[in-house]
Amino acid sequence: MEKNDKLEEKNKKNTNYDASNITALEGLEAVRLRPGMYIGSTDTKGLHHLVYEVIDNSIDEHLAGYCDTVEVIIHEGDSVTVKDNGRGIPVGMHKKLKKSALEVVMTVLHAGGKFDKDTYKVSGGLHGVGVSCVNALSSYLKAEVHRDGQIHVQEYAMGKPTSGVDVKGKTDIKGTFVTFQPDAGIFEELVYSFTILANRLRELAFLNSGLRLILTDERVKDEKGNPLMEEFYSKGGLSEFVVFMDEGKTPIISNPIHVKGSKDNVEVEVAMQYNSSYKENVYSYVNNINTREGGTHVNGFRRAVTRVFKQYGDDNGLFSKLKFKISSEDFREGLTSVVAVKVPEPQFKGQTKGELGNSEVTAIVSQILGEELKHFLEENSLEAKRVIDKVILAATARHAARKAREMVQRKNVLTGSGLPGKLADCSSKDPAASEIFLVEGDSAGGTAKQGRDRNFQAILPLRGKILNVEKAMEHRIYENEEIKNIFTALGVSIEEKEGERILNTEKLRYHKIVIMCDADIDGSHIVTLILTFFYRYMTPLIEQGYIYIAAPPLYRISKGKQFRYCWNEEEREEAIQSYTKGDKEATGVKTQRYKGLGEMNAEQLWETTMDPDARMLRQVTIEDAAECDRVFSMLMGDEVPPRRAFIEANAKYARVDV
Ligand code: 0RA
Repeated sequence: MEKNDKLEEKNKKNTNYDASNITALEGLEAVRLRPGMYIGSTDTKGLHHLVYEVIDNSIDEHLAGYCDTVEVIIHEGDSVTVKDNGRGIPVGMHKKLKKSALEVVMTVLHAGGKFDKDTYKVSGGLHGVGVSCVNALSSYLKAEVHRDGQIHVQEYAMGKPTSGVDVKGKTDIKGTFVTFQPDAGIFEELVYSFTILANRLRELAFLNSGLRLILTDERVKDEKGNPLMEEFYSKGGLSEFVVFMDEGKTPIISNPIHVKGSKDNVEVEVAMQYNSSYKENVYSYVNNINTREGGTHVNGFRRAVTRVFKQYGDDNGLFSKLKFKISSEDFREGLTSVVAVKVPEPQFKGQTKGELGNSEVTAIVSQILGEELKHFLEENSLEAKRVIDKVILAATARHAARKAREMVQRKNVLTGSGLPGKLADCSSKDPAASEIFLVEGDSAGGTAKQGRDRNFQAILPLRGKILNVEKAMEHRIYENEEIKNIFTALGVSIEEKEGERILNTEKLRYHKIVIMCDADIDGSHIVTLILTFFYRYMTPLIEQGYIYIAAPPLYRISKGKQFRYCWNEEEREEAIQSYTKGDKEATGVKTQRYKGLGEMNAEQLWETTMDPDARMLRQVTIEDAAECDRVFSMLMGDEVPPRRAFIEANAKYARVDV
């Protein structure tokens, strides 16, 4: 019996060994069969993920102290090379698999990590699947390793080697160069975006201070034939990240508070700065991955901020004059922060796996940040006082805002339907089928009322420029007539739950909210103002895709009874051409330049801008909320120079892209 058991155990081990081998070998086939399981998707996101996956290995080399430069090159035809100056992937024989280690790293699933266990792989992409997955999903891949004075090269197709590991010459540098061509049979989207890669490399530069990241796009050349190139490097790391995020805002303390520490294998780094705005912005990362939904690290951060500042205020009698309770939210108004942790085995939760779940992390972050913050306050009493003053202001404003909000919402109940007098509502009561146009100016509003299809289109004229919400205090927002009208017309309200403000959209009356302004600089400024308002106070409506911008035409080109509307110069020239075919001169061709909505009559406004069958609407998305926020603050904030630079740089565009 005992003997049999042992034998069985041995057999089991054997079969297990074989089986695990087979799974490993079949692994890359599995990756090709179900790419989504390994890299999330095969759309543009997945395509870019391939690059991140390769870079992650280079960043691990940086973290281990062996690499200070990573280059990413987009080639013509959208193949990509990632070069680093790390140690180079080992090329010696892998004892068990009897193959070059390079081949193992490139062809065996999950073998991409380091062989030595002292350095855990921390940077791994969300999926952390390793470079072998990139190989599996590439029609062609070449790995070039500069190591021990020699250049070692191996090539692959769809993850399978098409050559040995060959020595191709001598070298006096060290590093790994990986070139890959994403498989057109796998990816729906094959074109790389410079902007997407640049944004990620910029973020990685801030998150890994001292690492130089260079992005080159050979598809785009200047007059001299030089490719487009951008370099990202940050000495100050997260401090500089916070300053970058807050460009255009007025800081409250002279430098961001920057804290680093580690405990139980968890590394914590936080940078934070208070600015004179009223919004909290937390950017959080785990192992270099953005955690959009926050998680235990962010909870730990908030806990420390509330605890330490509250204690400091209490100990110094700074809250003694306040007549109402201070809420944890008040400590975070105008606070921009980056919370980055490195966790050996991160657990991701939430709908998009964008939330850190490891419960031990909360206490670790809270403790490390708490101690450092305490020191900071003790040593910088002037700065501390300024922050506490802001906290008191926040609490006071919150108190006033609640009163103002309650007034607005109570008034709605008292006036029956509660709808604003200026609203020309539609007959449909089905939100999914209803649209509302927010129209700049009473006169354009009047034209829109005549031109609309009243069955499903409502019109709300807005007078002049609505309040500049970036600068205004929250309670002033609810006192603003135009903004009150927007709230009541849309049927949404702001509620307070456990100190957090939540937009209640249950009674939203329209699923298309269209901002319609003049197609000139003033109009685009008003679009920006209204969008700032939506971004700051009705974010869920943007996230749910309910906000649109109307695109009125710029020209009407006519000849006799024929006419065409044009939305840009190209179309205008085309139209003029089509009416002057054969003629030498453009006789009888009339160009009407629309400077504002007011120059169109009701019929023209309908057929160009409002008719669902003919119009163009631009849906407003929050592709990158951080960038969006930066642009808004720059345009609206206190600091003039960056705003002027931005406006000048974008002056050629009639409208502001969001
Ligand atoms: C395995 C072990 C070692 C380094 C690497 C992999 C490595 C992988 C990649 C992928 C891209 N760049 C890379 N650089 C290094 C450690 C090597 C040693 O101990 O010398």
